[in-house]
Amino acid sequence: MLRGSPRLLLIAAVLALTGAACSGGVPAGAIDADRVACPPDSECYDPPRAPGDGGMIAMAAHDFYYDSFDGEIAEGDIQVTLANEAAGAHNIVVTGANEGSDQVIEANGGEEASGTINLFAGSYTFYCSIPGHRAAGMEGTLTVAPEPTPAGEAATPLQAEGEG
Ligand SMILES: [Cu+2]
Repeated sequence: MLRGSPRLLLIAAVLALTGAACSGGVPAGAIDADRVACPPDSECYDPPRAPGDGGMIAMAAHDFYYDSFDGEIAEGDIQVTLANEAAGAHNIVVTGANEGSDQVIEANGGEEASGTINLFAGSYTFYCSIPGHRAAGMEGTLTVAPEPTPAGEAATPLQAEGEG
């Protein structure tokens, strides 16, 4: 029975990350810049819960878009590696990461940088905070799947327990 399969959840998360719809000016493989965020003060924000095993995200920055991810993403401590393939500096700001402190990973032109961000299941906006870059298209949504649960156990509900 595949219902509630952790693998499916992970695949869904990766598809959500890489499934860039058409959007003018953004090359194929880049992340759709038009998706809407779920910042901590929005209705769709999923409040913090205990972290899981997390995963790893590898992505590349260009002028002015991000390439697709490569890796599994479940909630928890997620290692993010940013390969900057442009000449100038780019970064990733993940809003709401690390319980709201907004993790920033920045790489100079032609360099690579990595960092660990703590994310709970839900959707997060990421963008490049260098002036003008976000408006030029360096923005996207990161969807994090719930931590996979052992076979036979019910998945943790996404709904908040109590109010924030
Ligand atoms: Cu940038």
